Amino acid sequence: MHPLPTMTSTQSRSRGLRAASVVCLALGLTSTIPAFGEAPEGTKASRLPKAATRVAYPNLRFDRPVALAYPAEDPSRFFVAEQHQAKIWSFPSSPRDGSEKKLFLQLPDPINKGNEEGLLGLAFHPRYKENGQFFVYYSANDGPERRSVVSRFNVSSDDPQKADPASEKRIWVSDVDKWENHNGGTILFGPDGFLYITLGDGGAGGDPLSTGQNPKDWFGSILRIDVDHPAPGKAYGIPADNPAVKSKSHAYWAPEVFAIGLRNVWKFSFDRQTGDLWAGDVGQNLYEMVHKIDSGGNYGWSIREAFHAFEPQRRQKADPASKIQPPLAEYPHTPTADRPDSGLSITGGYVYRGEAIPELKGCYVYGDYDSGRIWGLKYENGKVTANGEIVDVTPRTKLNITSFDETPEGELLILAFDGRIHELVPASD
Ligand SMILES: [Ca+2]
Ligand SMILES: [Ca+2]
Repeated sequence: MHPLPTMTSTQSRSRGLRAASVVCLALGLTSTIPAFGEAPEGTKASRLPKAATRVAYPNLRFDRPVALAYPAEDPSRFFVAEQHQAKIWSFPSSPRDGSEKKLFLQLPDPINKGNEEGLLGLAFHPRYKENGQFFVYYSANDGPERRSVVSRFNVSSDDPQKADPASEKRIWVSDVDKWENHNGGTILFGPDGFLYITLGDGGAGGDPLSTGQNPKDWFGSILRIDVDHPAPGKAYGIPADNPAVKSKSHAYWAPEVFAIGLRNVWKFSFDRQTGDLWAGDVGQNLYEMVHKIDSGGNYGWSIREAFHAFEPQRRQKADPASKIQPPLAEYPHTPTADRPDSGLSITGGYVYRGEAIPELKGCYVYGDYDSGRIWGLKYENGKVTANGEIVDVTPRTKLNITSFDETPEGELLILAFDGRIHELVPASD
């Protein structure tokens, strides 16, 4: 499905740590690649509580739901985006046993419907109540050239439960994207009021265009734009503290680029308490990874895959603006005795700030689309102090997790390809 890694011939290549380090030295990369460090053990979860999943809205079903959002000022209705139907539905957020849902928007333009394509992102303007604006990210089907689009729509002037399909304004359009995979797709407003966009490295496998370390193109990045103060002749502005604007060392970066070295961040989120940006980055053939993303940061793709060398010999050099930051955590595709908790495609989640599972407060919760496993990661004083599975997933309860979403109370909802909205609850429930 969506961010499923592309299996290529790289699968069979040796990635021994020692061999990779030698290659780095040979290329003179040591100044920009710090020591690899140790990947934290992933299964020690003694300080983490056990949780479970259950269906949150038993009478609602959706077709390939991939994003849930709602206006911050009015969470009385939630909105769910269907990937290939290109529809956004709204429904009352409570009570949970309702069956009413209303079609808010059918995207007016045709979309591409590859496995990782479609209507992928939805974000309401922080002042939606005032301006009626919301934003979508989708894979446009405009002709032979493939592109991703962020469009602004307005709510209908005479029906608050319907969008106005004629109001579409494309505010950001990607460069030509040769491949149908690795399109990222999440858009979110940060606590700073700017719109963040993740678009993946373009696709195929192994970063054939070397977009990951190229900060002048948008691919392989998270972007940050100002939709409220467009520059002359443009549909958006560049925040004054974006890396290329504020930092001399990043002056050659594309102005929109916030962070680089990311392969395919399918989901990212902001910690509602700290404002930190957390991302799940889908790896190539061996590892999935969790990053905490800083402005101007470089997360290593495609020199590295998680804590490991990927293709250092193919790259001329790492982007010199900032040192490569390793992930906070990784997990393998292939289970081992030490790491049975594997998966194939990470779905980044949220730092839990709810009340239902008190021991989980402050932990970053993330999952895997393929294995359905769900982990919690505790990050304290700059260190990962716990990281492990928090749900005992069985074949009966396994979900193909496409998205974690946060309720106004900070509880976590989970979208899955069984078409349902689930929730994270204490294991004893
Ligand atoms: Ca692509
Ligand atoms: Ca790039």
